[in-house]
Amino acid sequence: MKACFMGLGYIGLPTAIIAAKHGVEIVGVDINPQVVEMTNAGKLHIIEPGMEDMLQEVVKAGTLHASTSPETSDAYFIVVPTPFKGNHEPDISYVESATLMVLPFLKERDLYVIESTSPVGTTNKMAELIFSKRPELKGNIHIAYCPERVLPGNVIYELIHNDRVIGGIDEASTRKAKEFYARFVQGTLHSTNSKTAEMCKLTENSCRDSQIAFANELSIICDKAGINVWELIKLANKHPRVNILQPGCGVGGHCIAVDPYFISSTFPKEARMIALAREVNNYKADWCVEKIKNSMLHFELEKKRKPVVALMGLAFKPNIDDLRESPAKYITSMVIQNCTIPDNILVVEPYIKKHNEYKLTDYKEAYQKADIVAFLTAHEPFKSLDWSDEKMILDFCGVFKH
Ligand code: SAJ
Repeated sequence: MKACFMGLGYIGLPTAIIAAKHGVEIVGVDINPQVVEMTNAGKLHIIEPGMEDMLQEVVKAGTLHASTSPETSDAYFIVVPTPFKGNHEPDISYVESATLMVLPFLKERDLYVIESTSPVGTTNKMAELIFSKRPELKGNIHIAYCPERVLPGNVIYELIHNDRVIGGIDEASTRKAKEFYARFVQGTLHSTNSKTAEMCKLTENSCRDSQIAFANELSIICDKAGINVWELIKLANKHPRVNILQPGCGVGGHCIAVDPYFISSTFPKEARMIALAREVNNYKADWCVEKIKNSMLHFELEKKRKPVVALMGLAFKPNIDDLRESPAKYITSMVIQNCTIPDNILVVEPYIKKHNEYKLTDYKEAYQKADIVAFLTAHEPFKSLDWSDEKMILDFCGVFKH
């Protein structure tokens, strides 16, 4: 069995490596020659714990190699980005171009799977594209959609143990795709059609976005009402059928802050709550900026000098070094933009050594020096700091909730 993975990013590369570990011969294709070079040298170009050792193993064993162009295989996986174009419209042009690249290699009985997060109907669109250029393949190849649902930082475990949803354009396609994933997935493989599988991925992340929006809205209400939101949520969650998530300074990363737009742009009239949840979560970051700016103003009026401000955390979620679409980074940039003495702003991110834009300060030193401390990411080391009544503490993400 030989499989061609189109796209060696955060999902394509780990999946290719795991499949190679399970006896599939892999060619990993990326348009970026640097990624290809690094992969062939056994160097991981993404951040994922434990993955580099596995890459070296499969490269050494000769079961995985990378290239800038596809090779004849038995199965083809499209794992390329689906970014936005214009006003949050999904752009499927990378999926299209990866499909056109594999088109000349497709033969009867092959498997073609899209894993990229895609708007509903994309798999059928790609099937039409394939059959329009290669009509002899109609009814003779298997086409399916199978989204991933791994959590960054825990990819190796989740790629193997998570359940997966697999939707073919017909039942034979679903069966064939399930046979492939059964080689390395220990979770249950659930069969459906391609449209439901596409919508399922978008639904999962939109559901989480809406639930976080509820928590974020509560935090804004509680701030106004003088109620500790962390205590409130803890108490409300004692109800057997209530499970409220945690508020933060917004929603970041490449998935949850993005996927709901794939629904709302396709169904603008119907997706009212889904679109509103996006607005609430985006607004939360601006609300935090305003809170910090107001605290700075109050301090200056009261103490007749400018405050030293510690901004704790740049990553988009706790205990990782990933800054993609990070609300903490956005808040930091907005606060610095508004400050007349930028040196008074101490930027902290314990999970990275150096940043090309910001001078980083050790978290203990920043905490000790600051008059105002804003916790933007609930990194574990921050929890060892002691609460200080002498400082103005803006705990946006519940570092001191216990
Ligand atoms: N967040 C909160 N409050 C919470 C939980 C999270 O504010 O109670 C924030 C985080 O701080 C972060 C954002 O939400 O800014 C997203 O973090 P996350 O840990 O919820 O999710 P991601 O983006 O790392 O991964 C998500 C996962 N999806 C779901 O949990 C439904 C993952 O399983 C998906 O595979 C991934 O998106 C993806 O690739 O789609």
